[in-house]
Amino acid sequence: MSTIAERLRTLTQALGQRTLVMGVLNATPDSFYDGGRYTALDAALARAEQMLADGADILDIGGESTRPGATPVPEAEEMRRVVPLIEAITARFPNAVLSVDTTKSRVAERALQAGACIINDISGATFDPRMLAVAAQSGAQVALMHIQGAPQTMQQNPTYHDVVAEVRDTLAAHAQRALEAGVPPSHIWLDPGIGFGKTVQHNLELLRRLPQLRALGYPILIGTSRKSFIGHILGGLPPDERLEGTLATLALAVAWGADIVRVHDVKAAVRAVRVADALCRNAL
Ligand code: HH2
Repeated sequence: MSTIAERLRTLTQALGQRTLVMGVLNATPDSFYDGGRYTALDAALARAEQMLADGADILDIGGESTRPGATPVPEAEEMRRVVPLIEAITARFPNAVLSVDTTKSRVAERALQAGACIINDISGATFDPRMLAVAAQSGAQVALMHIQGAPQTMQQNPTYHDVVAEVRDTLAAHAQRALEAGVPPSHIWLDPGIGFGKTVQHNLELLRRLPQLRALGYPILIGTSRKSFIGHILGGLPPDERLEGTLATLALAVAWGADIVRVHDVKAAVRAVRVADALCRNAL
């Protein structure tokens, strides 16, 4: 198996030249869109193969839903869901770049040993104090996301004085803690956490003012895929009717400074961001 540094190299070279597409693969029974579809290893492997063929730069493997109100998953169960899957994808597709969507340092550690090279932590490494040490020691890339509260309660009454300033300051603090733990600056990505303790207006404001978050100097990862604010804008459309709305957010997120997009629909997203890249990055 290649080293984490080798697996990250291609990604780092492409970053900024074109938008990276991270395909979502949830081995959960309860995720808001793909829950229950990929809990069997065969189905998950077929999905991984499809997303890679569709042009995914990264596959983001999750074993715990973080949708509003989701029940936390015990560590052993989360490991059971993600570690064998990461091993299997790595064995079948040795060049695939895998990320683990977890807030638990021991799950991250095992996932990295199994073949992942990115830790995607929706808590910004605040739920588990060991997470940044694991990132620093392993040399993994780490995506640090903003969340207000915790998934179980975050949508009850999200409140900010100035959502962009508060998210920016929290993300700056996350990056600072990562640097202090020994994570090199080039290994840090930041994410405003669309839908994580935010109203529809908060999400729109964060996207619109993305350049202010980009000004922190780190690549920005954005996860709008099929989220409820899109359904809300479109008069209450359910998740499986939110693809076109998602593509609109991707194009604008690229224009406003996003470098990595986390999506369920890789083929459509790759096409959308290639066109956005041609327009915004002069990347033909
Ligand atoms: N959104 C979800 C999960 N992980 N990670 C980052 N960095 N950014 C995001 O916006 C983000 C994320 C939620 O989406 P999904 O995985 O499809 O749903 P669920 O949490 O129900 O599994």
